[in-house]
Amino acid sequence: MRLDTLGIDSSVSVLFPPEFLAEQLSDLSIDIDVLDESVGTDGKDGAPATTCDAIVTFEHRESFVDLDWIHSIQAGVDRFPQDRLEDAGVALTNSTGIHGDAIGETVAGYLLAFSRRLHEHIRDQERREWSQPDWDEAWTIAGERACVVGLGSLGRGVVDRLSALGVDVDGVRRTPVPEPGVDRVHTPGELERAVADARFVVLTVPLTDETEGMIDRRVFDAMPDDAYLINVARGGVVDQSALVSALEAGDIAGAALDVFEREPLPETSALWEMDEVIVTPHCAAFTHRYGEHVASIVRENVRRARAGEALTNRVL
Ligand code: NDP
Ligand code: 7N6
Repeated sequence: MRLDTLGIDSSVSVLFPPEFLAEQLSDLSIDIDVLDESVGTDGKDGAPATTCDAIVTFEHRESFVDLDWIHSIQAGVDRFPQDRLEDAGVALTNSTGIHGDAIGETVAGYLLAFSRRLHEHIRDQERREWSQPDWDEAWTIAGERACVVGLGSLGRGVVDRLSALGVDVDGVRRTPVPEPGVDRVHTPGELERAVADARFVVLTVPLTDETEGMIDRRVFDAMPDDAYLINVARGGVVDQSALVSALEAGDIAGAALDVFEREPLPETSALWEMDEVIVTPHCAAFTHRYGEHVASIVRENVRRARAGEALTNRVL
């Protein structure tokens, strides 16, 4: 692979300034080109004109199909046209492995908000309203069961936090191999059984043909009616209208959602107004160290590419 110039697409600014990543990688003997849309485009999908060999990016742009290597600063690669990139022989790497701590802490936060009723108190505070919960409203998560659907990098971060808080954990993954800290590992075909005694169902799977819409009405029917859905994966994994119906009918107790079928979540969505729904704007993995973590993957892959070794985190 030719690797003289590495581009940094301006879209990375969703998570950190492009210049920050350029600075982090400045010790590499490689030209770094921060692509600034204000300097003009090459007419393909609005992408800045570039002569780089590889790109670090959040968005996909049409002009990237001509490059040797694309590094996605996300773990999810659902925004990239994988078939076309494969046909064009473009290497695609992702950023799986860097999100476990942030996602694990965010998920722990959602669970504690629901059990300790923190989301209600925050609402009350905005209205200067002193309102103690009823005697049977607050609860503790210790001894409750969670089912973590997806036991990869995110799943691991979630399992560690929930176990530390005394939550019993089951899991679902494709390969039925045991996972430390997980009592029972189920396969996707056993999903309804897996969620049947879970107080929390936590989604940490990629969006693929197999996972699209996997959390549907049948799964909501199988969940206990005091259970909460937590989605930090992708909106498309959940049938969102079935979710709204399940919440309205009281088939489940609530949900914490970081990702949605459409983002930003449209103002008209019923989810905004539901008392037992926490909406976060696809930020469950945000941390001020995100750029640093991406830099370490990119640095390792520049080294590997130069040494003729296989790239880490390679998807295509
Ligand atoms: P990993 O590849 O490390 O883990 C994926 C896990 O999902 C694996 O355990 C895998 O099973 C499991 N899985 C895959 N397909 C299925 C299926 N059909 N049924 C059940 N389990 C399945 O990925 P990450 O943990 O790094 O990331 C997962 C996804 O989370 C990303 O693709 C992205 O979409 C999303 N994400 C969201 C973030 C956010 O900001 N909210 C942040 C980061 C990621 P097996 O172990 O058998 O291979
Ligand atoms: C981007 C968060 C991922 O797949 O969606 C996440 O890594 C990153 C706002």
